[in-house]
Amino acid sequence: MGAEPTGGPALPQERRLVTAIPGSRSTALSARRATAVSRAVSTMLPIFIERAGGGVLVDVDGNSLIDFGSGIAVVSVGNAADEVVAGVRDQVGQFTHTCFMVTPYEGYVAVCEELTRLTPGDHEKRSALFNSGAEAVENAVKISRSFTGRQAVIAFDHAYHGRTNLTMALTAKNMPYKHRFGPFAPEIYRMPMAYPYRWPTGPENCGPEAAAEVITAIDKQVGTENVACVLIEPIQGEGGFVVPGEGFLPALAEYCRENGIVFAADEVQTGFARTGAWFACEHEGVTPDLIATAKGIAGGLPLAAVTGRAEIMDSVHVGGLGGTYGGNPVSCAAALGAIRTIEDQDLVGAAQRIESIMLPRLRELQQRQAAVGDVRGRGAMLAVEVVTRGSKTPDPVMTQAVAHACHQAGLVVLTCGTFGNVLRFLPPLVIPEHLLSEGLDILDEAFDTVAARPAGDQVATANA
Ligand code: PLZ
Repeated sequence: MGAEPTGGPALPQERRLVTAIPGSRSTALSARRATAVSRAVSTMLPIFIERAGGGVLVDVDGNSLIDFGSGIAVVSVGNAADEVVAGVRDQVGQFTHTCFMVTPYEGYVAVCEELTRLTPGDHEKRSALFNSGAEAVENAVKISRSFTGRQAVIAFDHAYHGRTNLTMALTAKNMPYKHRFGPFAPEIYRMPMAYPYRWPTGPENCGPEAAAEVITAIDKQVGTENVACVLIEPIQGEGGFVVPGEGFLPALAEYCRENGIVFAADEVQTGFARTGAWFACEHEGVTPDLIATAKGIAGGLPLAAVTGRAEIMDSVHVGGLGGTYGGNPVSCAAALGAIRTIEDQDLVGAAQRIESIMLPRLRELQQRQAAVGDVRGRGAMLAVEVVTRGSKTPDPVMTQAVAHACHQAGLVVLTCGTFGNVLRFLPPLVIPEHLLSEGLDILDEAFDTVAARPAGDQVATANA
């Protein structure tokens, strides 16, 4: 190892811009990339990263940016977290792969034991491990169908569940996820989402009204007795960080319980302390029958899981679930390190503290900026919905312009939403408080700058 500082938590926790964003080295790498990488794989911010840790990303030009993205809610424990790195180093020197279906190893079992311990409910559970969130969701559907002997799957408006054929069908948004990629898997039925900000009779009525509407629609259009599972993100991710109206999730879970339907929670984005609880279902006291996890589970290494009631998980025939790499030993070692980090550093509490710092600042922003229509989220999964002043009309152009201004100032923020008009904030849970405040200052300034521009200029910047 050279004398160069490595990444991880020891990196200086500072914003430092030494070139324009992107700098010349990133620009050169982008040119190389264009000749080798399919343009279909898009990038939010074309700076190439050299190291990362705590709350910063350091690029190849030496710029240190504040990270409000965590690689889409993955590095909740921080990039290159000590326990993750130690576990991976140790495991990679022992063995890198056997395939659990050929000859098993302890790490896989240990991760499944942790999932039993940490996920909601104290019933008997089993887990199976996979590589990606989409794969976990897809397996949750397979398991639900096998267990119930039924085929219909209920998904929701604004849902995002992945990019494989089955999960594309489950995902609500056409562009960019589904466009020209059909035909899609059958027996998927989409229902209205309890979206408080856009609920016609107001946010306070949203949960119960939406639940009643959905349950009637399922019964009349699909037939309750045909439904294998109701699949839902307890807080929607890519679809716009929609926190369902209070009571919606419990009502759906109750309906499932009464009718032999599997209630499957997609906690791929919300899981592992992100929302200020180990799992977002806990905020409403809901215990899912199956829970799909990924992202935050393994500190950046690819790992995913389905965890659920033993009788459901074990109903599948022997050999029915698996895959070459599912539960790879290096990923399992990373997961055990990440879980230990969440517990030792009380990152559930850290996510709650992040909410208590960020939410008031975002609400102040909403007071000042007519374009901020809604502020929502839980823990370190927060967002603002951007609309045309005095209306609820989505303003994706302004959203992009604000994101772009943040990037230029050294703050990595992401956008999302069916209408592309949501700025979302997913800082690593280990981010120091001063970076959190500085990031929020940058966001404030970005809104000021963009709001002061004539509308035509916003378009130019957003497309630049
Ligand atoms: N379910 C709730 O958030 C992944 C997608 C990024 P994979 N979200 C990021 C993109 O544009 O591809 C996600 C999610 C929820 C499932 C998934 C899918 O997880 O690990 O990307 O397959």
